[in-house]
Formats: sequence, C-alpha cells, structure tokens
Amino acid sequence: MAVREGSGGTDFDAIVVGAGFSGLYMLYKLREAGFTTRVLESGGGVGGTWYWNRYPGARCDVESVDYSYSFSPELEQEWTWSERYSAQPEILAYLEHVADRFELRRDIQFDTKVSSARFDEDTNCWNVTTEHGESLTARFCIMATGCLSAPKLPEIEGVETFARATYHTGHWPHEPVDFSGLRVGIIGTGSSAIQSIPHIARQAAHLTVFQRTPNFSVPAWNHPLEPDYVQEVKSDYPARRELCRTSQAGFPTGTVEEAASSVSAEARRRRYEEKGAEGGLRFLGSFTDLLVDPDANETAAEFIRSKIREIVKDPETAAALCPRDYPAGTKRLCVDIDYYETYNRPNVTLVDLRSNPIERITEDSVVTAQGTHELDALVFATGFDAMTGALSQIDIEGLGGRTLKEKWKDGPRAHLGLTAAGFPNLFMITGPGSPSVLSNMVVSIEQHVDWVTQCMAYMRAEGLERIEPQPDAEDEWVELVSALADFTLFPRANSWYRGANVEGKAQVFMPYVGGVYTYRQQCDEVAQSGYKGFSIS
Ligand code: NA7
Repeated sequence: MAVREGSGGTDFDAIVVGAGFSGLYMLYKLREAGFTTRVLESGGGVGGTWYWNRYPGARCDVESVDYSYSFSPELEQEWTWSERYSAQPEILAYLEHVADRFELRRDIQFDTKVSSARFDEDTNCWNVTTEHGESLTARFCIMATGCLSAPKLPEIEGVETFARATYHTGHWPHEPVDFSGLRVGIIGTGSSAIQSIPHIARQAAHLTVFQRTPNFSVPAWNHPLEPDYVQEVKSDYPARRELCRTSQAGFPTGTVEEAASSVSAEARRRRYEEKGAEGGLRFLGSFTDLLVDPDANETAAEFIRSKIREIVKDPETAAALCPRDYPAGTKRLCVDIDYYETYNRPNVTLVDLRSNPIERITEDSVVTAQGTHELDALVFATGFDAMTGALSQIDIEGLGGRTLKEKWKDGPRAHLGLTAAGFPNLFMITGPGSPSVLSNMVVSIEQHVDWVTQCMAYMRAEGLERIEPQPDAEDEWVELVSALADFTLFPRANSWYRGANVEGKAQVFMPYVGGVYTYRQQCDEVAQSGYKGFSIS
C-alpha cells in the first residue's frame, strides 16, 4: 500500500468484509461521511448471498418492493421490480446496478478472502490479512459477512466420496446446470430445497428427495407486478419504508388484533384461508398469538397440514411431508411455488429419512437402511453454519490475543448484536443478538449501517480512537435476547436459529425476537445517550 489513506497512519479508516447488501451500503455511507474505506470480498462480484445462491428457483421470500434499499429516492424511482417476489438473477442485477450507479466497485477488492483480523492495542487499529498474504490496517473493521454465507455439508459417512456431479445450493456454479435425463438426488428440505425441487423435477429424469425433517411451507402466489401497482408504491415510498421500519419484521403484514384462541374454529379457518390467499410470510400474521401460544400455533400448523393433504395425492407421501415435532414458523416458514404439487409427478420420490435413514454415501449412490439409490447428480440443500459461521472462519483476535471463536464457544455474545466486548472498533452488520434473520434483512442492514456510520462520525468529531461495549452491558443484552426468545415458541425447534444444525455448535437462540422497531429504538437510545454501555477513549 503506497498511500496511507486512513487517519492515524492506517491504510484506511475502515475495512469492510463482504460486498453484499450490507457491505455495499456500508461503503456508500462511509464514503458519504468522508471515511476512506476498502471492501474485501471473497466472490468475483458484488451480491454476497445473492452472488452465491444461484440454484434453480432461488428467490426472496420478502416482497421485492420492500426487499430493496431505501437510502436513495432516485434509486427507488429508477429501479422497477418485475415480480412480487424477485428471483435471484434480478436481485443480483439490482445489486450490480447499485454498485455501478454509486461507483462502488473502485473501493472493492474482489476474489479476496479475509483470513485474519487482529486488533493492535498499541495503535488502536485492526490489521486485516487476506488469503493472498496481503495485510491492511484500518481504525475500524466492519464485518458485513452475512448470516447465511457459510454453506454446510451434511455429516454423513462417505459424503466426500460421491464421484459424480455434486452441488451445494449455497455455492451453485455460475454456468447453467442441466439435469436433463439424469437421476438426481437432493438432501434437505429447507427453504433452498423447497424452492429448487420443483425446478429440478421438471428437468431431471428422476428426482429423489431425501427428507430428514419436513418443513411448513405456504404458497407465495408470486406474480408479475402490474405497472399501476409499482407506480402506487413509488408514489408513496417514504411512507411504505416508514411502515417497514416501525413494524415487527421489517415488512408490512397488515394489522391484526385478535388471538387465534379468542375466535371460533370456523373464524380461524376463514382467516387462515384469507391470509393464505394473500401469499407468503404474511400467513404468520394471521393472529397475534401464533408464535407464543402452542395451542394457537397448532391451529395454524394443522391448517398447513390440511393443505398438504389436499394437494399431495399419495397419502403416505402427504403424511411424511406434514411437520409434527415443532411449532409452525419456529423454523423459518418456507414460501413456495408448486412445492407440494411436485410430489404428484411420477418422476419424484420422497425418501423419509426418519423411517429410512441414510447409512452412507458411496461413489455413485446414497445408501439408506432400506435400499441403494444410484444417482447421476447429488444436490446438497443442507443449509449453513448460520449467523456465526462466516465470522468463525476468520481468525478474529481482540484484546489480550483472545479470539472471537474462543469468546463465542458457548454461544455468541454481542452487545446490541453489533459489537463484542474485548473487540474494540469491530462492528458486525446483522450480528447475533439483532433482529437479522427474523426480519427483512435490508431494513435491518440499513439500520445497522446507519448506526455504525453515526458512531464513527461521533468518534471522529470527539477526537476518540477506541470504542467497545462494557462486559456488563453485553451480558445484559445477551440475557435480554435469551429472555425474549423464551417468551416465544422459537426455542422449541431444532433450528439453525439456535445452532442446532451444526454438530458441536452451542445451542443458543441467536436472533433478537423483539422486532425491528423496538430494536431500533434501543439502539438509538444508546447513541443518543453518548453510547451508554460502551467504553470510549
Ligand atoms: P436449512 O433451512 O438449514 O435446511 C437444510 C436442510 O438440510 C434441512 O431440511 C435439514 O434437515 C437438511 N439436512 C442437514 N443435514 C442433513 C443430514 N445430515 N441429513 C439429512 N438432511 C440434512 O437451509 P436452506 O438453505 O434451505 O435455507 C436457509 C435459509 O435461507 C432459509 O431459512 C431462508 O431464510 C433462506 P433438518 O431440518 O436439520 O433435519
């Protein structure tokens, strides 16, 4: 680095890791605030999650007019979404447009995976090294590494021995994949599988779905967006954005005030039909008590099961597809297009691993207790080491040489889900302990990025060099996050929200369930108080 562009003799004021929704907006804001910034991105282009998840059918489950940046009125007006729920190529095209429109690429270094970040206590700076051996310094290090960005293979004997084509939904090839004429297997039935299965089934000679746990899924009722509707949204975008920011989940769900337990079975069914007809995640907003009262939840769960039984013709397959052992919505509710209908195709077989578990994978087959399934291609839709996975892949070292991995071995601890005691000047965008994956990610990302930028500007104005949360403030926050979760049904599912999908990972419910509005108010109060709960020097 020939020219040191950061204050205090560093290469930059800030290093941002990741160039997805978070990293791009972080760069935009820091540049606007006059901070020199370098973004390090492991992919060959912008997009983050939407750069890697190119599997067939990949689509957002938040409506496109809401799953977009609100920071630029001009951008809002010039970009037009084509569908209610946008598909991955359109979201990626949007992020590429954002990168071009705001000339962000000149500060992004692509194909650069960060291997370590060390805090230097003498200079109050971060030293970040890359896998190419490059070393960069900055006052601040901002992890914009995403919540679902460390793909995970299943722990199955012989998984690495399969010698024919293999794919992970979270790391899909850039070239088109053609399954025509092939016997394809897919392991997993989470959101990625539920989106890709109908597409793969239409192409493959045969598709075998290996299901360990069925998921609750509701129809998306996706459709092209009418120009009049788009115009209506654009003509009043600020109000719509405000509605998102002051909501529970970061998108409008409509107002309901009734509890499922307070109305008749007939009225409940009617409401579920209505909400189901609206499509998507709004279903969970049918009643106020669905995620806190097990009996209320069971009525919604049974409604979804009744739809599965209506759609899927083979009763045994339908029964296997009906989730039974966790409340609806406590694993991310899936939003599908023709998922259950796909099981009526003659070329699709469901293998229920609960009754017929996988024993091993060989060079050409998946071997279950009851037989051998020879396959030409195998798709792993087995998810991610969520929320902490991408961070634990980087060797992050704070005060006294202590690593973040060590600090988090019994579960992540982050004050406000943004900062960690012992790791000064480090920020995590949508980190564990913030609403993140329980919200419209873009709303939560913008809020975090704005908060971080404001904090850095405050420090610069006050001539301060170092900020970190106090351990007791962090403890209180972690307790609050856990207490809020315990008030809900969320902890009752073995979900990736609580690390249950990764062997040996601490079982702690990670996201903040209190909603984006309450959370925003808490963060704002901290900033307005001059960063109460933080040590600043
Ligand atoms: P998910 O939701 O974590 O789904 C992963 C799936 O893979 C799930 O059905 C798992 O079953 C299954 N899985 C994982 N390991 C195994 C093994 N060893 N054997 C069989 N089946 C296995 O990841 P997705 O990518 O679908 O979705 C992630 C999020 O992205 C989603 O929630 C949206 O927010 C977007 P399990 O349930 O663990 O029994």
